[in-house]
Amino acid sequence: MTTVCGDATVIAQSSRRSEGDTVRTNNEVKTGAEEELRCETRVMSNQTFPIDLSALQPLMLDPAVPSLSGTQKATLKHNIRLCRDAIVFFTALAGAKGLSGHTGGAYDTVPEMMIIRAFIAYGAPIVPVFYDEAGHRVATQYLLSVLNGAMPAERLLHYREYASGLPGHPEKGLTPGLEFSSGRLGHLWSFCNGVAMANPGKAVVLLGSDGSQMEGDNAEAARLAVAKRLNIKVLVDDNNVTISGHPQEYLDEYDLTRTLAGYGLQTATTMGEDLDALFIDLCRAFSDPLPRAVVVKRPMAPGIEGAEGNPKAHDAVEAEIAVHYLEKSGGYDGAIEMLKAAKPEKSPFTYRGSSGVGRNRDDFGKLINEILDDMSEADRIASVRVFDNDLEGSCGLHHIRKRHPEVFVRGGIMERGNYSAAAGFGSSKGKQGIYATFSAFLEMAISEITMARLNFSNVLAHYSHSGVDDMADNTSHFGINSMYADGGLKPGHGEDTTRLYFPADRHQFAACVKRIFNEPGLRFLFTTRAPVPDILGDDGKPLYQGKPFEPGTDHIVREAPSGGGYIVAMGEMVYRALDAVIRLNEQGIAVGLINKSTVNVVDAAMMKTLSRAPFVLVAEGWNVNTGLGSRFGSHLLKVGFKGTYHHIGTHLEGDGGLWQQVSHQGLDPDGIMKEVKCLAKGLRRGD
Ligand SMILES: Cc1ncc(C[n+]2csc(CCOP(=O)(O)OP(=O)(O)O)c2C)c(N)n1
Repeated sequence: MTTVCGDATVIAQSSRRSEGDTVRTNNEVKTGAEEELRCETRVMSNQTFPIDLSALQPLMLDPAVPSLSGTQKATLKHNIRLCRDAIVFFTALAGAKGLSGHTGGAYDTVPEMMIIRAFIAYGAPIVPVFYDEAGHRVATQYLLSVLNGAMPAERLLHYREYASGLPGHPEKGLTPGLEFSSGRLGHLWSFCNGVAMANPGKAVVLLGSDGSQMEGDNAEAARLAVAKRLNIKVLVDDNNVTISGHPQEYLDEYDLTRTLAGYGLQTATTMGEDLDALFIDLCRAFSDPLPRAVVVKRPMAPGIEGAEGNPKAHDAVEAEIAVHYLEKSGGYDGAIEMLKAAKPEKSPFTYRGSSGVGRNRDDFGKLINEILDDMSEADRIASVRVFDNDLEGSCGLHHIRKRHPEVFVRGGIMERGNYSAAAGFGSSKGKQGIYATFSAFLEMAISEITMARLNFSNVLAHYSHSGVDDMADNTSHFGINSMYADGGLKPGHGEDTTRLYFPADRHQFAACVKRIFNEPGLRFLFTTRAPVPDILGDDGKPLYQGKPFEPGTDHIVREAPSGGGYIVAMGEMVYRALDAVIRLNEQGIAVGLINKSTVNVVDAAMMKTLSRAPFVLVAEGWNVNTGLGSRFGSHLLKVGFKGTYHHIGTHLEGDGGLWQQVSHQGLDPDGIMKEVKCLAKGLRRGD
């Protein structure tokens, strides 16, 4: 299938590795079959998986017999050790390659997974899927795919790599043998309730976590499971670790046994590293068709020296720790060698028109601190509350916790409730709630946002990890539906003050934070996971350094040569579009660039300029179906625009990797140039 101007979006949307479909990779267009071959070749060309997983021993266990014989226990122990060693190895390998990943949680749940696998092998009526509400523990799923013969072990060497089919969270249809998608915490218990209804006579397994269980949906799911007597077994890894610390320290009185029992759920509490105790409790849970919970207590990553009990073990353990662990286990020279040789792969791209590095998501906390520093402590306490959702280090909030703990709320993993709490605090004049999480989870709180707006609340919400840039975490973590936040109406008195801001570099970001801090209403501020360089003017100097930020005003980064068209971009797309503009102009294609950092407000003066342009291209990291481009064409029509229009944005599900995600969407400078060339020829979508 050939790709023509603008049509790639539609063609590629249905491409999940089926022959003949078209996907884009690193500025190329490849057919699905070619792509498949590329992945396979890459796997084949690498060394073999250095841990012999065929050493796993067959094991069948009857849940009606709640004690382990000596041989059964020895086999179980052997299998658990083997799987844990493999998980430590390949997650640490991804970490060493700069791809991040998660070791501890997946490592933790191996004992219960191995016992239930043996129940299934025995023939116990259990749906043979290990649904996991904490999708970051996906290493378990990939390992299971290998153990079940669905894919070769060698593929594990490519965990989280681009186009490996093994992204950071499970995605159904992408990985052989994988039966469900997960990744947003707290979304799977309700789903599993439905699976239980669809599979009468069989138990459904849900691997739970103390982090996931904080999410409000789980309370609803528990009530339904109990009321309808669903055959669901919820096994919670209660390791007292989430990303930002220990829940039992930062959420006073958080107690899963009491919580789950409070819903009327039969709940056992057991010590996860005591195999006999764990086995008895799992036998009990699987011996009747009622809903059951088992709260499995253990320290995070038990037995991994340097990681046990440490929140750092939530992520991929460092290569050094993994090497030490494997050395102690013995017999893993090949794996150790690979870990020692692994190096991060760097993006090969360079961009013209920009330089330097801005880490806006981290700067957020530092900038807020500067504002808070200028207030008296009494004023701060009276007027500001900062709500974290267990992602403080990712969103820059840790700076505020350290400097101004008096206004900091460690809110746990409760994005909806914490947004409302921020809105409640900021519901009277002169007070405001500050809030931060990943952009993907903005989708969760749309209703809370609407109610906050109807209460005229003041909330400054920082949503990091916008778009797809550097997102090996993949599709469940794409922050692309952010325009959903702009769902307000004109109030009976006054104006809708909702504003979405996506500054292009650190200078514009700093000016923006300071300018909007005291603005009323709901303000949404976006940053990316990846850093952004400074946008340079024609004189080679940072364009936004020392410039004030004016909300609602678009800014011309490069004026189009006479008779030229325009690219409209925001956030991380501005420097990419600038590179494209510089190169296009050199090639004789007249085009300029507009930075639309207030995304949801129409700048009438700029629309006048655009109305006369022969073409306009919106380039964004957000969803083509819901983003800026999906409405910008209407704004253009209203001002009498007669040119050609197209918009490009995220339109494909992801496939792992870091910087490759942007190219995968056709949003790198080459992708932008290609679209501009089509528009400059007068072609547009459908031509
Ligand atoms: C809805 C949602 N909010 C936040 C996150 C980001 N996040 C990923 S893992 C994690 C902490 C999870 O803790 P837990 O589930 O206990 O896993 P463990 O640390 O034991 O691996 C957070 C906050 C997410 N994936 N989904």
